[in-house]
Amino acid sequence: MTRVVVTFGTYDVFHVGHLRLLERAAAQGDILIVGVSTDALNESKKGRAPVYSQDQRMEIIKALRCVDNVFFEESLELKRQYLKAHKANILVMGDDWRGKFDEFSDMCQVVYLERTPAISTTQVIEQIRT
Ligand code: C2G
Repeated sequence: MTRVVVTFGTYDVFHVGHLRLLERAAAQGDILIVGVSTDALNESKKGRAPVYSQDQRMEIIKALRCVDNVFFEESLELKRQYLKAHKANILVMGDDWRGKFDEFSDMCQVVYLERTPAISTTQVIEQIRT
């Protein structure tokens, strides 16, 4: 049976931390489907617009060898619907979300993977700015 992995993220100013997370997510199953946060969701979540638009962020994610399919994540409240629609067997999230998605373990396996230390979009933006 094909094991479908689903993960979510903004992936703004794409960096190696994002790549490693996606590669490790893909290795958990056979197919990796990525929910890319919309600009509107990001603004409401982080209080600022992403540097790259949702279309560009999605284009980058879709082009990765480890990614099979993409969709837009429009709301944090719709996780269950997204997981169902994409027939997820495994939900993968970075461990900054540890425990936050355990409620979905009734419908799929929930796995939190360690983040890559010392790199983040915020840090890249700050480094360029200074
Ligand atoms: N990540 C990582 N290592 C880093 C930075 C990020 O492993 N140094 C991972 C995050 O844990 C996440 C993914 O890369 O799994 C995407 O990171 P973000 O774009 O910051 O995603 P986030 O804002 O956490 O969006 O529905 C939940 C959200 O959409 C998740």
